[in-house]
Amino acid sequence: MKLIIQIPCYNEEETLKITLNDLPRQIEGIDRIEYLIIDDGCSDKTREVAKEWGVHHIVGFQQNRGLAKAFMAGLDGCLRNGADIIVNTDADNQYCGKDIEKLVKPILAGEADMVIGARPIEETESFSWLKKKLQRLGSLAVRIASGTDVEDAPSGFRAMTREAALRLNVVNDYTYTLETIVQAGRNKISVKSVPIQTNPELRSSRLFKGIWSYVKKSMVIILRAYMMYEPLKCFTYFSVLPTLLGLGIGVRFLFFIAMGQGYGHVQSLILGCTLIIIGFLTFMIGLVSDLVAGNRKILADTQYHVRRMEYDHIHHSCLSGRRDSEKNH
Ligand SMILES: Nc1nc2c(ncn2[C@@H]2O[C@H](COP(=O)(O)OP(=O)(O)O)[C@@H](O)[C@H]2O)c(=O)[nH]1
Ligand SMILES: [Mg+2]
Repeated sequence: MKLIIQIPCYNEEETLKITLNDLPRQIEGIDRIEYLIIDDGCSDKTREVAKEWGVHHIVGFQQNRGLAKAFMAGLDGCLRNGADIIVNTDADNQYCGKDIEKLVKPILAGEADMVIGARPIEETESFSWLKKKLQRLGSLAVRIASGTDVEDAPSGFRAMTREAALRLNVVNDYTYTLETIVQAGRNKISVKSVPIQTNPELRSSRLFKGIWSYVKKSMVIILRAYMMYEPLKCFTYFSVLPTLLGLGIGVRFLFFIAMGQGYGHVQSLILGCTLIIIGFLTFMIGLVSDLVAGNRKILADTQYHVRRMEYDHIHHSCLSGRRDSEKNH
């Protein structure tokens, strides 16, 4: 059983070494632990720090492409290198290395495919009152959208099996945290939360730039991820209000007609009809989106099988290469 711990980094030369030193060297039930760094176009010495420390794998981009893309590049690197379990943690030493064991345990016991570390948010001194409330609200929205019971959705401290990683995709550019949970829940990947501790803050968050941009981005990500899986439900909800309003106005108009006063109410007849048409068209868009979602499911399945073939092939050729070189020695 091989575990690869991946750390997304954007200019983390100051805190990376502290984080790496805190990582576990061995865990019961795991034969080998390797470490992977994602260099997201760092302009400082992050890469050198990682190399000097002895990190096994470094992947990344020349230019900064954001945490979501970096996370996916990390998963790719871990899968290529034959990880059976992948753990993601942050480079600012926010999470305690010793807690990685808690993340991995439910996976080893076959109880979950994805495990999310739930931070003690209420006790975190560096979080403002508003940030605490927003984190809670965000987690609630993700619970509803994903149908899971994750406690701390924006947590970057998580473990997943190779199977779960093969099925994940991130389409937004901001963060992987919320979307991957919605996907996992909707794809029936079992998700579990475990309580973990956090370390005192070494630097302020780079992702949380302002309350409103955070709320806006998170809302769009959650809604979009949910709509990808339940488009018909979403558009039916959207169509209910205009349809009911239109019907109400229509009934009112018929009532006036019955009373012999229809002539003065042509405007409301037009408004009623327009609202009913809007409601009907919204529902029709839902039907079309549902058909498109059917195609997406087939594509996601194809992608899963292609990934499996590709990664298993790479892994097997690496193993046979290693065996050959051992024989020659
Ligand atoms: N790849 C990549 N990682 C980033 C970026 N911004 C932040 N990170 C990483 O994401 C993790 C969490 O970032 P942080 O600023 O601590 O945000 P927090 O989760 O709100 O505390 C750290 O490992 C950062 O290095 C970015 O633009 N690209
Ligand atoms: Mg942080």
